Amino acid sequence: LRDLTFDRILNQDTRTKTITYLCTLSSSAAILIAEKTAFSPDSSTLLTHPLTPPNILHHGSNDIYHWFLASHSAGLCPDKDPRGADLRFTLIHPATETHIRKYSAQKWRAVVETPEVYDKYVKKYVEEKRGSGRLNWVYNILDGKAERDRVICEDKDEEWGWVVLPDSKWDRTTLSALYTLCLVLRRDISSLRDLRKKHVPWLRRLQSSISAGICAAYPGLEEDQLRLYVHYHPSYYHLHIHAVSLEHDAGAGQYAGKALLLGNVISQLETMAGDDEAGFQNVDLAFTVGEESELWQRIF
Ligand code: M7G
Repeated sequence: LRDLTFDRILNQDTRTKTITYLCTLSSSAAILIAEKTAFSPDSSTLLTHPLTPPNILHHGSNDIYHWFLASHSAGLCPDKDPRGADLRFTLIHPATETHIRKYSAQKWRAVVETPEVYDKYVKKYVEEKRGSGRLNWVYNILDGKAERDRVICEDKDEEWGWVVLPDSKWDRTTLSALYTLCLVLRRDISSLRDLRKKHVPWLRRLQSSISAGICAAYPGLEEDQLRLYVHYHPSYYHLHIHAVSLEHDAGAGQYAGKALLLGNVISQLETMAGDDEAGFQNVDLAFTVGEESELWQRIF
């Protein structure tokens, strides 16, 4: 290994944390794949090792969510250069039962939610979740109480406005892993289910403005290099759009059964039969749910 000379990076995968180099060894080409190793399943190491790096930087907080960057090597300081961090922590405290369920390993089920099931059972569940303080972090952003300094672009119109900012999953540094979030300002749309034909012109404007706003803020990124999608079901019932670099593999959050491309949502609404009030309240929606989720256990 020590005799390798590095020529160039062939590829990098932000999700698997893998980097592939083209190198030369004894006058011929060699490929070196470097991968961050898995955490040890030995709980004592897991508990002590990641929590004792010499350098830890508080990278932000919103409500019960806190983010940190950390580096193990004493020479690196995430405070000065976030790219030097080799660990990123998300701390949720105090965590609710819903959080514990969401982050637990579980099996998955494919289900279909009819309009009748939504009206009879799911609507009540969604209202309960909206009222339980789970949206505090969203309202903190909309009210300018948190993450204000991170806003990438916004439209302040009370009815049709929105704000785009880095998703908490993103380190805010690695462009190929760019993950941003667009929150709409109006608070009466819980999810895709509440979208109607009358929202189409707004959604079209939103789609082009957020892409343009993000690309203006991050030169090097072009509008057709972004994936815009919504989740059904989302974890948080306030309409938001995920805007993510096409280079970034966001895993299960981008699977069919969870993510719907915004462009397809808009054209489905547009071509739906009926007047302006027709919309996703009238259609069957198929998706996947975890067996630990309340949706699965209480409803499906
Ligand atoms: P979702 O579709 O409701 O749920 O997306 P998911 O977590 O199953 O994808 C909510 C998005 O908001 C996720 O991408 C989260 O990473 C992001 N997010 C969650 N919180 C608590 C925060 C926060 O406090 N700040 C920011 N900027 N993003 C957050």
